[in-house]
Amino acid sequence: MPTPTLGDWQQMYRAMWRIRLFEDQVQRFAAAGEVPGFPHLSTGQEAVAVGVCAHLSHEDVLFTSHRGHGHVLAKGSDLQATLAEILGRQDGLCRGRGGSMHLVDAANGVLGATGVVAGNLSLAAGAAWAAQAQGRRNISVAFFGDGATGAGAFHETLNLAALWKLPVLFVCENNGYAEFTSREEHSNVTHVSSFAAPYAIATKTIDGNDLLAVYASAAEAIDLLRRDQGPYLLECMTFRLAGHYVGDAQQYRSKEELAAHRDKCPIERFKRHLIERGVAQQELDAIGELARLEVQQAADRARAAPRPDASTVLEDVYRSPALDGISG
Ligand SMILES: Cc1ncc(C[n+]2csc(CCOP(=O)(O)OP(=O)(O)O)c2C)c(N)n1
Ligand SMILES: [Mg+2]
Repeated sequence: MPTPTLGDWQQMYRAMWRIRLFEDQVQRFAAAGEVPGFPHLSTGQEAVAVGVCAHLSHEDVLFTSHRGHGHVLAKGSDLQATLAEILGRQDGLCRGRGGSMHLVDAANGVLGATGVVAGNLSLAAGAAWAAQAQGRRNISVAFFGDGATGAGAFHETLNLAALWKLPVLFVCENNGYAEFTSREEHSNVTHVSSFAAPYAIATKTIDGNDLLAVYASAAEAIDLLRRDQGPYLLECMTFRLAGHYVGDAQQYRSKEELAAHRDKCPIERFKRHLIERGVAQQELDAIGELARLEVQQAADRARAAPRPDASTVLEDVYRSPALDGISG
């Protein structure tokens, strides 16, 4: 893996801002009643998405959870089409049929978000198994939360992935909460990486708010996968600065806790690093401004796009041409 140039790091800084500002925009749209369902924002968790996805090629496939906007953008899906999908518009990634929790962009290797906690894990292993069986070199990445580790599917998937040496990278964003319940309240297992040893899976727990650490650890893990030494479980300790979903009053955590974590913002932290490396403040401001304009333009266009025509509702439900008649 070549060492990133300063320019590469600046691109990653921009990618984190794009996600942060995208989520702020979704928050505003949701507050205005323009988003069907409940969007779950990844604000504060941007370094995980960017640090992992920086290593993925177009052919590598990605599976994410209910909190997946950042992963999809970091993988390279179009900003406007992603936002249009969240708004339920015709030119969204899934023609407005999926929405925030069901983003799919197969052409970009995004094989899906899911509202079913842990539901993406076995699918990611399946895609890795298909790649292995067909002799393709691509890997499969699954992003999931700490809460998903309580599900049987997590353990079933780890077991088979290890047994069959599948090229799948399990990336846990351990943000310390599952909905409104802290990790201490729902599990005696503090670190998700503890689950790897019984299955003989390589693992590491890292500071998920440190882009440099995520980038370096993801590089190590993915290198193993590409050399058929997979799977790998990467636990990224992070924190969601937003509520569980837009509208969550967050009465289960204190203002002090939130303030302490705001100080650990991954974007501010990486900004300090770039300044130490000699990048001028104005240059960084310009990168942030560019991201702001990009998101603003995508938001204006996505909002102006038409909703799908009701008569097309049954299109794309069935794959079989024999059933085309049903969708008329
Ligand atoms: C199978 C299943 N059980 C329960 C839920 C309800 N639910 C939605 S999000 C969530 C918590 C998930 O926590 P975690 O995996 O840590 O992800 P985070 O929201 O922290 O990113 C739960 C229990 C669900 N969507 N699916
Ligand atoms: Mg969580």
